[in-house]
Amino acid sequence: MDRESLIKEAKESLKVTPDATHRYIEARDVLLDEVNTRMEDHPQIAVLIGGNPIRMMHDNHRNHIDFMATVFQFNSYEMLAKTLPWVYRAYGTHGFSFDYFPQVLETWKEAVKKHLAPAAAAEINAVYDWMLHHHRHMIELSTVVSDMEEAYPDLADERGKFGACLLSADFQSCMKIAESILSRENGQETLYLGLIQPVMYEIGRLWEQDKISTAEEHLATSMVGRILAGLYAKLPIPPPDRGKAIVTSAPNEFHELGGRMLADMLEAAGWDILYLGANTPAEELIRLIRKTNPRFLAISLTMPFGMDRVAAIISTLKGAPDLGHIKILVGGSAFNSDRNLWRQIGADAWAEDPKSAIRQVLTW
Ligand code: B12
Repeated sequence: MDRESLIKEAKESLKVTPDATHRYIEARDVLLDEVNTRMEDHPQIAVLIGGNPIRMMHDNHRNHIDFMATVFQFNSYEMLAKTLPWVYRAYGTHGFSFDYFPQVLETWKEAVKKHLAPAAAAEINAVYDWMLHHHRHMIELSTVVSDMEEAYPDLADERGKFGACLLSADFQSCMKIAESILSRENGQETLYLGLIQPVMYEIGRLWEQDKISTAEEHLATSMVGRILAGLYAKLPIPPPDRGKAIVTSAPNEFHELGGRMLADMLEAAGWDILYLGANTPAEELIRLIRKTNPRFLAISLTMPFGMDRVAAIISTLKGAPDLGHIKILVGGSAFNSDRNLWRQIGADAWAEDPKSAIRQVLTW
């Protein structure tokens, strides 16, 4: 079965009511405990998780339940069908046996049956049955890694060199490549969207396929952070006469480069930006919004399991008489995998990248 047919089938055939979703979320901790304990006691557990530390399995279970809760809450079966092959690939290349997946999915089903009322359990387990039914397809699709999209094709060589220099910790060469691109016409946009973003996506793919370690991925990211900071200090910033705006990553969201690029590019387009970085707590964000009264708020979300937190921030702002006028823009890869999500959570707009974001905020 190909990817598109799988997505179509998932969208057409799966649905969970808000009541069943609520019960699943309410039982989160008990379900998680039950699945962790049962899987730890599995006689073949060491083989199933490929000798990895048990902590890695626990992380997967925690991410799984938070992700599934997001899928049910926002009825985003497109996101489910797009993400499952990634789960198989990422854990498979890191040593997990493909046999682990049917085992753990059956265990989730049993836990759901034990801890949820029968009607809710039946709805939730229909989705688990669908995943089990497509186990073979997930294995097949997990072997398909999409090629890097060739936007900015003339930068292919520089991307190759920059990526290699990042992984060999050659900061000076990376900086030279970045400076040379920045000095060209439309330099900032080309540097961010033509060099850094695709190279970071490639770094992610290499990690996903176990070709580089987590430490090497961290090294590459922190080098990019240093480069961006070094260049930021030299950027000509125009007078901020368009107004104030806040750019932040969502609570519990540790990916920050996307938001940072957006913040820098908005500044270059004349906005007065408060850039808050990763993992901003919701109450603190609301407090700062009240204090600074921005024209709009931009929230970056990469991991889909943070969607409910973004929805909660939007609902608080829209429901507050003194804050309801503030426009909310969302973006990041969690929104890129299902292009209807932003509407469902009540945002005013979504943009795929900073270029379209700038066009969007100019209409406000
Ligand atoms: C670096 C990195 C990390 C670093 C981040 C550090 C940092 N300082 O940012 C760390 C180590 C913290 C990390 C952690 C994790 N990561 Co990570 N990470 C990455 C990596 C390699 C690069 C991210 C990045 O900088 N991309 C470049 C930026 C520029 O791209 P971007 O974020 O998409 O932003 C662009 C647009 O989306 C848009 N945009 C972004 N935000 C916004 C906001 C608005 C308002 C708008 C309009 C636009 C917009 O504009 C940007 C420019 O065009 C990605 C690979 C990837 N594909 O992105 C994996 C990746 C995102 N991570 C992944 C995973 C699984 C994780 C972890 C769960 C790993 C783990 N087991 O712990 C955790 C989750 C932590 C958490 N709770 O957030 C997966 C996600 C897979 C999935 N299907 O969901 C990826 C895709 C890796 C992979 N290929 O498997 N990660």
